[in-house]
Amino acid sequence: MRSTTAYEETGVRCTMLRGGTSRGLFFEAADLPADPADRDDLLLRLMGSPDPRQIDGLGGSTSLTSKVAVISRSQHPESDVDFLFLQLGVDEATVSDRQNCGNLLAGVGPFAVERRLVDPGHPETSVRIRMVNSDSVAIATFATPDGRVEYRGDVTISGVPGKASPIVLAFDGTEGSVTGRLLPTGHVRDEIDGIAVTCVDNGMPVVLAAAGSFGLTGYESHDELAGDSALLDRIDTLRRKAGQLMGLGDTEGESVPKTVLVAPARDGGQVCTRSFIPVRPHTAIGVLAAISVVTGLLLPGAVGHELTDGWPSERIDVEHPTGHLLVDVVIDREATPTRVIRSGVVRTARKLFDGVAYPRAV
Ligand code: NQM
Repeated sequence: MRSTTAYEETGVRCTMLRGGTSRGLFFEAADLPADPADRDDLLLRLMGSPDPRQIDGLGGSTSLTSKVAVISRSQHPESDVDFLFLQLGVDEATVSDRQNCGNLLAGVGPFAVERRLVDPGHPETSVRIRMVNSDSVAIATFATPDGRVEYRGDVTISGVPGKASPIVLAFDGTEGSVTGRLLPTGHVRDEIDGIAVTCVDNGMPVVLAAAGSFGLTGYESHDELAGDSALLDRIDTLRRKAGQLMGLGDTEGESVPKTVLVAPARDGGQVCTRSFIPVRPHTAIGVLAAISVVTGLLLPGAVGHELTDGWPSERIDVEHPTGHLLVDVVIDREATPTRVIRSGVVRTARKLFDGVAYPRAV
């Protein structure tokens, strides 16, 4: 086994992919140190964290571009590969496995085919991915003509320039991904410091509130929200109190729960959102966060449930600061407690480089 300093000379095999509106470093688990502390130390040195500019590493100075996917063949009969998602801090030396990432997930199937961890089909391949962070399964289906991943295509996703081949992600068993329950507080609605919230976890623990309850319209730009430090403090206070109610303990400095403010749609969609991950505003919205938001809104009594009047049964259009995200969520309203039947989304991905990455010296 290599010592962690040996990687400075040998480097480590790495592929960088954009997955949805995120970008990350993809590794085979066998290429990284087995000890999680050594692995995390190496990843931070590869990414260039902690440093707000990540000038000495491969990160892109935001949380959406400081992500890592660790992939291995699955030992579970119901899945082909295991995907461990790690969120690295930018200006802090943190590595968290507490949440999933439905965006980076879009790169996992293509990576598994590129590295021949799964046998490709023709003209498409479906890969069953066990999301280790939440012990749930996603099925990714994408084009593989003649067994080769086709990244080029004609699908556009908001927040990414150009067009690419669609990657269809279908989720199973995402209820209670981190908290163990779809409604982690045991209620469809709670009140925290006079603000009505719905805490929901269908793939991502999310605190839902009306934008109006913060004196906002919900149509503010990303930069307006990012510049309002009093607002960001209030969001952090709210999500930390919600985290306690959700059984997550003290979530100071943790990546979950996220907060999402909702308002009536104004651009042809079904709902307008402004998300905070967990305190800085998102330029778009996370995939599993959007699925959790739509799931929460569909529950009678939830904050914003009135916005679901007249919604179509599929392809719910979630507006966010840079466009739209279409998600499918089907719930069984007859079941007690409410059960999620299925959820899904369409993303794209692109291989950016494949090679050897070298960490900063210890
Ligand atoms: O919610 C950002 C993203 C995410 C997570 C974050 C995500 C998801 O946009 O599934 O994708 O929540 O920090 O990539």
